[in-house]
Amino acid sequence: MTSTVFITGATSGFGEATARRFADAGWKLVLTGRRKERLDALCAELSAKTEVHGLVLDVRDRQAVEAAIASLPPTFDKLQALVNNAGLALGVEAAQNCSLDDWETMVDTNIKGLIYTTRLLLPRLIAHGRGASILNVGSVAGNYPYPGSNVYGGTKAFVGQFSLSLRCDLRGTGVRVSNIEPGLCESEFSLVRFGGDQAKYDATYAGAEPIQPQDIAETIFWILNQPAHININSLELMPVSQDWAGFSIDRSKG
Ligand code: NDP
Ligand code: 8X3
Repeated sequence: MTSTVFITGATSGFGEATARRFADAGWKLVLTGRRKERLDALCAELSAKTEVHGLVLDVRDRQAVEAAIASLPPTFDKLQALVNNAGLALGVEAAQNCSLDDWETMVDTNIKGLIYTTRLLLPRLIAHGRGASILNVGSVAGNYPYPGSNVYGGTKAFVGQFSLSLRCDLRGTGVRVSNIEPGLCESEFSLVRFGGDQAKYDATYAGAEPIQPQDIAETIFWILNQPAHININSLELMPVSQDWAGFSIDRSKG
């Protein structure tokens, strides 16, 4: 039986690259995103390789997610893997200067959207049993603070802890749970974060040889194709150019 993977946020970046990687390997795909034109174009392209079903939806909209999943054609009933990838960061301002609307959007997308798809698809993953997987896309920002990571980092810390807790609850079902925690990767992520500012986007990646979406897709493909008795709990990756700054100290009292 052909395996099926459900990927949220497939209209760009990691999600799109991951869809291509799994299509190349012949997996059936359920792909989601808000931008219909992009989703339609990707589904049309990949349908030359495999069966693809697109769901135009906003993961923040619980009813829309429920309706979309309920509408899946029977041929996509059996699910082997869920890639919870849809997410975003908005801004790098200090907390005291941040927009509460931006904070809410990050919580609604990165936390609430992720728990909606997880909870709604769990019965299908459990029905698959041994060899099924949930792959959550966390971030190094969930492990280490940096100025301006505030709520974004908090949402990704949630993803890490939720992933670990899920593993406990899924004991005996055969369903695996993994959290990948990438560092600097080149994608529209930074255009979104900087409100479309191309100069800030360029400065983010200049000279850094960042990770590319295809690298992340390979990592996800590797994790989801491990033997069924192995669970990759978490996998943190950075470009070689990135490491940790020292502790910072306010010296204004001197
Ligand atoms: P992109 O901006 O390229 O892709 C984000 C994807 O998420 C898009 O397909 C977008 O689709 C989708 N998305 C965003 N909001 C929603 C929503 N409300 N409903 C449905 N889909 C949504 O960024 P990346 O590929 O880089 O990011 C993917 C994930 O990786 C995110 O969770 C991000 O936090 C994480 N990450 C990124 C890193 C990086 O440096 N790039 C590093 C570590 C983690 P659409 O707009 O069409 O809805
Ligand atoms: C994205 C990576 O370092 O910009 O999650 O927070 S970082």
